[in-house]
Amino acid sequence: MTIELRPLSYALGAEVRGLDLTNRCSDADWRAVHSAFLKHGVLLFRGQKITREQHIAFSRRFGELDSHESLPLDRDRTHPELLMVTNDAKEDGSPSNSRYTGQMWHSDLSFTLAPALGSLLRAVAVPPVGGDTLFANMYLAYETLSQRMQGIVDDLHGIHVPERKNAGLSAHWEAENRRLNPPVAQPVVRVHPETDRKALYIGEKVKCFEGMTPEESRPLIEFLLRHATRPQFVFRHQWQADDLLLWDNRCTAHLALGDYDPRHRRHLERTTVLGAASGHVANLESIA
Ligand SMILES: O=C(O)CCC(=O)C(=O)O
Repeated sequence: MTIELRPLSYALGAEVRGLDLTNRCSDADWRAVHSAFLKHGVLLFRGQKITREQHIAFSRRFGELDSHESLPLDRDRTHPELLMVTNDAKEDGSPSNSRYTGQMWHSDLSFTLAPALGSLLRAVAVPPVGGDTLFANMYLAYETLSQRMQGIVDDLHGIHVPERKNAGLSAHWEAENRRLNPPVAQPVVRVHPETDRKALYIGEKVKCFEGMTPEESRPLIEFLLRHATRPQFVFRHQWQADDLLLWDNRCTAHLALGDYDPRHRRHLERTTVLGAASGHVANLESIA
């Protein structure tokens, strides 16, 4: 089968047409998908009526999958490779823990020592309008900084915490989340291991730079975030049911907008491809 690519925005993203993921992707198609992944950062496969097992099997073509030990509350009980991003109420009727997942600019698992290589998010049910996701091209974000600013950020580490917006977790789970995920320092600029390009690695989970106080760090964090997420560098995805969206966490950041009526169902399932080891447990004194 010959696949076709259709760019989704100036900055990043392409739709892959001509692939039915209910069948095993041939090696030739997979090589084409992989090279498009490296080139476009985000790939969209529409109309994929795949099972959970097919979702997991296709994801494994990209590498080892995370079993989501860092986010135990959100993973599926029988498939630890699947993370639920859902507003479906829990069995006891209480609200889902993951209904606000992703509502901060971030790159997946940046707060761990094995940040994600890629993520594959499958839309099972989406609201009739809204519930969009934004993606920013972090190569462009780095490359459009002045040389002097590039020199400054090249030398910094950002301290990432496993914080979530409006999570509404119990005190017990908040404490458990902090215990499982102590703050981690990651380079603010990372070299993509497959393209050799430098990308900015910054998001709203960065609380300060290593060796600097939060007050000293905040203006630069805010500037970098504003710069990286300017509209010219962003693609906005409007979901349809049976979309499978794949993104490269090493050169993109994303944000779930939460722009939908919560009375409508929004249920997505994600696999996470493990990336190379990166960062170190942060020196806590630097965020005191
Ligand atoms: O729900 C979304 O649109 C994105 C979810 C997200 O940010 C994630 O899975 O990391």
